[in-house]
Formats: sequence, structure tokens, C-alpha cells
Amino acid sequence: MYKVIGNSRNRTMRVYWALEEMGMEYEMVLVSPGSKEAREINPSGKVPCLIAEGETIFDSVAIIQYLADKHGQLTFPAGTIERAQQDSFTQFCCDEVDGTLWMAAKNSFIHPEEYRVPAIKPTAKYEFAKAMKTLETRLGDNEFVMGDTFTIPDLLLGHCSNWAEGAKFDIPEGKVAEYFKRVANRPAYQRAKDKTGY
Ligand SMILES: N[C@@H](CCC(=O)N[C@@H](CS)C(=O)NCC(=O)O)C(=O)O
Repeated sequence: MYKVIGNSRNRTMRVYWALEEMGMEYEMVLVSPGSKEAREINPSGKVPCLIAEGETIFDSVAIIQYLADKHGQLTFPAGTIERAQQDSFTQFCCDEVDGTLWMAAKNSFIHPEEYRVPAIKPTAKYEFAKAMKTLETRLGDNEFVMGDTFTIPDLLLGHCSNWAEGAKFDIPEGKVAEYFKRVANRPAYQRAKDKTGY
């Protein structure tokens, strides 16, 4: 059975959600980010980690794309044009959405106080707003970023939208807000939240 290292208050939720989408069993090994226990598994102390087939994988995107490829769900096959387009949305999410939220978080409460630059927050909000405009254009009238099919970047963007709301970033009304609602209402996300007490 898969072992998921981390807890639901961070990017580990992406792994729980992906496993719920795929109907897989998993064991939750509750470990806090940056803790001694996390460092014993991942030298950086970061979560999530996944233990699969006796090996450890770090990084939420690597983990959920591995699961998707392995089980042939939530993804287009490697080597197809659709997969390249799907991966482009994944990179967009990592660079422009997750990266921006993470920059704001690091400078609000993650870094030691003397290394924080709280004045970065307006810049982060500006970058986030730009990313939301790009998302609106790229999404168009599609249900999900790849059309009718829910894939890995939808899950990542859905997770980031929840993070953004918590961090008081503005989600533009209209297509983007409706898309985020659609993604967040997926039963698998609700199950992951219920199971992990989020
Ligand atoms: N790109 C990585 C980022 C992992 C990451 O930064 N995780 C945070 C929690 S969401 C963490 O463990 N932080 C602890 C630390 O940076 O010491 C991923 O997607 O898994």
C-alpha cells in the first residue's frame, strides 16, 4: 500500500486527493513539514513524500504525475501532444501560481523573521492577478484545462485556489472562479478532506 508522508495542511493534500480520484488505498504517515521526522525521510525536510515499491519520491508534482502515469488516470499518455499541453499547464501552475503563493508564504511566516520581506506581498498579488488573467484566457470555455478531461494540472490549480483563498489573494469572478468551484466540488477532494480531517 502507498505510504503518504506529510499532513493535510500543506501540499500533501494533493497526494491524498489524487489517490482518492484513482480509488487507491493509502496509509497516512502524519509528519510536519521541516520536522526532524521529515528530514529523516527527505534531506530538505519538505513534504509530501511517497513511499512506493520500497522507494521514496519527493515533490507533490512528481508524486501525483507518477501515480497518474502508473495507473493510467488523470493524465494523457507520455509522448502525445495532449500530454505536452497538459504538462505546460502543470508548469504554468508551478511557476506562476504555486511559485507566487510560496514566495508570499515564505516572506510572511516560513522564513526566519530576519529574512522575511513582508513588502513583497503586493508584488505577489500583482503576479497572481496576472496568472489568473492568463488562466482565464487559456481556459476559455472549457470545463477543465484540457477540455472535458480532469487532469493533474486541474488538481494542482484547485489546490492552489484553496491556498490562495486562505492567504487572501483575490480570485477573479467569472470563468476562473466557476472553474475553481467545479474542481473543488469533486467528490474525491471532499473525501480526501473528510479522511484527513482538513
Ligand atoms: N515543490 C515541492 C515543495 C514542497 C514544500 O515546500 N513543502 C512544504 C510544505 S507545503 C514544506 O515541507 N516546507 C518545509 C520546509 O520548507 O522546511 C512540492 O510540491 O512538494
